[in-house]
Amino acid sequence: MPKPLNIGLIGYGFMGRAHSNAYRKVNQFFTLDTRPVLKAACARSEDTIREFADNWGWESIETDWRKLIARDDIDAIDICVPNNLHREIALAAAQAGKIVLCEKPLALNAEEGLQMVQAVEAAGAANMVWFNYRRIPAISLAKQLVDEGRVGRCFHYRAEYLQDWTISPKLPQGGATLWRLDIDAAGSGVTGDLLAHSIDTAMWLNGPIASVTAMTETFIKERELQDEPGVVKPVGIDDACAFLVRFANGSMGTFESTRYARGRKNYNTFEMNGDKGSVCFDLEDAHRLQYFDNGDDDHVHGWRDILVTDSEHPYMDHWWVPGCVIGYEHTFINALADFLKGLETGERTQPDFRCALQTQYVCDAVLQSAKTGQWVEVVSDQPDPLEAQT
Ligand code: SOE
Repeated sequence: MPKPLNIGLIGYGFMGRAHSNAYRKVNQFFTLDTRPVLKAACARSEDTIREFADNWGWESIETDWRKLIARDDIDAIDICVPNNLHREIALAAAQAGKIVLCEKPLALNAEEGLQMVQAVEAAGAANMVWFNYRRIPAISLAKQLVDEGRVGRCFHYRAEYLQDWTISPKLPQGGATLWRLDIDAAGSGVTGDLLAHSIDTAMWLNGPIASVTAMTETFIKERELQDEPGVVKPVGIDDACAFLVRFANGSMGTFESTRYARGRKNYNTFEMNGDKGSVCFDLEDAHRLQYFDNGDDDHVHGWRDILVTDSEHPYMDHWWVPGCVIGYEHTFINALADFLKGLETGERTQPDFRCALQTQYVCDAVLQSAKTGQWVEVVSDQPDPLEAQT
């Protein structure tokens, strides 16, 4: 019988739903010694969280996250609230001896992120940040090809993350659904929200980023507040950001993100070019990986279009028969399965807080460079006490 792990979820939005679904499904598709129990869901509004809890099968509700953390029957706290609340909740949860899972980005900035790393490490609390795109089978396959040496020495890494949902000047900012547009709640715009994904994937595939030079733009300068109609506030977030990077391995990279690319809905792409081969991915065609192998005979050189649904492909032996694609929600289930396996084996599932802090350092450097117009060296992570022992 799998051992129960009692989850306390804070937040009920897009990510609250994605995580709830993962907790419900993971044991159906992965053989694990641990079974998450949907113990309690928490949000300020009692009516809202009651409806959410009833829909997803959470056993109980709380309206104060401190009470949730204080409960003896909760083993793990899952943070699915706006970015400006991550730090305080994570610190309290770690101090209470809970396992801590946190939505991306880790924090508003690296200063906060470092405090979160120190808190979970001091408490010995298992932790993970939900950079779910690593768990797309096609991206995991790209990682496998890189690790197998099929890309070889990397020269170029390029990533784009484009959306188009904030173009209307009539869209308000703040509140429960539009906090991503409010600098106080989000910390930044596309840099922390979208490029954090691109940076996490890039460093996973191609190693640390050493320095950056960036530009950002805010196209709509002020917006009404969602919660206070008629009240207008300056927009503090970056609507678009483009930056160049030098990776520590000597390769160069270009990154671009915006929420003003008409027609692009969740266009998260990357391409990596090495001396032996290239890989290329597009989230809007998420079950495919493009791969060019320079080792092929000259007369058959060409891009392969790999349909990543075979049982030999990462995660796919847990899902359907070849050719039956999985979707966005499965990336969270795959991530959770990895995390639960890590708890069982004692391995630290990545990306943990410390790993996500490195992404935060890059985001900070990008925003600083956009302000100063200068190249900025990325602060390197503090030595990892656990790795130092090994
Ligand atoms: C923003 O629109 C957003 O919802 C991000 O916050 C998610 O992390 C991303 O995966 C989809 O887009």
